[in-house]
Amino acid sequence: MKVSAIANSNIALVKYWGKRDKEFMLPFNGSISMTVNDMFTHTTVEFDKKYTEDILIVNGKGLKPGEEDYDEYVGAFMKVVRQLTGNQTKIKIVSKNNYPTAAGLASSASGFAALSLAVSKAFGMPLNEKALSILARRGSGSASRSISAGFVEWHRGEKKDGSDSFAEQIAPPEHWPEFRMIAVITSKKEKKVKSRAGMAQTVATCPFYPKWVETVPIDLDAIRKGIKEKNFTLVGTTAEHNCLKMHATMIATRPAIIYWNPATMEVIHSIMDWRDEGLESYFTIDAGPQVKVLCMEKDSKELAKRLGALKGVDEIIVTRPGPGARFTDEHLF
Ligand code: 2P0
Repeated sequence: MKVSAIANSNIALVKYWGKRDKEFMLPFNGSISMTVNDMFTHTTVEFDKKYTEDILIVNGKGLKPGEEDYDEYVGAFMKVVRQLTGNQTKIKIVSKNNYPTAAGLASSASGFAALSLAVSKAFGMPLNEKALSILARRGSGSASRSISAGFVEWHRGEKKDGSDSFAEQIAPPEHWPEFRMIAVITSKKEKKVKSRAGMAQTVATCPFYPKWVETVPIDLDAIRKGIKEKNFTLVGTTAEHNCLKMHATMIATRPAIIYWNPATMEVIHSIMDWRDEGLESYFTIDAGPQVKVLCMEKDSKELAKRLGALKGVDEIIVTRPGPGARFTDEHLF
């Protein structure tokens, strides 16, 4: 039986950076994100005895068991699924993103959210949103947030087994339809330091890391309040501060992790200058050189025009709060 699912990417307003448990993928801090409307992964899976080993094709590129990129991500996830279900049947997975992969646009988030939904049905394990979020988390931490629509919080949790570390919706997309996020693509190259390795390195070597963990709850409270009250200034200022604080820990990691390129800096300074002139927007940046600009709908056209004209900017994607993971009848093979 083939099952297909689509899940959208999400961009964090309060970031996740660092695991307290690598096996269960448990974070040191909670995070809040927006599931975005226009960037998604479409995945088709088929379990069948005709397959003698797992097959994975992502954006047309095959990855096999034994290869690091397979074993560390989808391979590890399938091990978890097989432990949970006891089903050892091999699987074929074909997956396609409609946006650049692995350049700081949360492709693992949408990828593992889509895969979790598809696999749960194919294996006959109907899961509610919370259980799906927990399953997706085992694939990639940020994927736990792509199961739900709109504005979403991933709880850090306290338990060792991760049963209280899941994401849930704070507000649906209709709550704040004027909210916009402009993804400013400054490079389509795959990043040199993957998030997983980078965050482990930060936890191990950054002298500020404990301060990050200590102060994130303040940002979570502010963003939660800002979303509920639709206070754009509160959400924007807090998200920008939280992003810079995370990048400060990355920069102070040994060896240093600097994801920004000259165009990233150009966008940061431009946003700050335009804000001083009265055009209100804020930036957030993940584990890559892309910038995500937060603004209200009324300013999005003007900002997109200005951002598109900056040196080094490749592409602009204007997006808004979007839907959670869902099934589709359209199969990719
Ligand atoms: C986030 N990032 O909250 C943060 C901000 C990157 C910077 O979640 O090891 O791909 O698979 O759990 O989820 C990227 O990390 O890492 C990420 P794993 P993941 O969106």
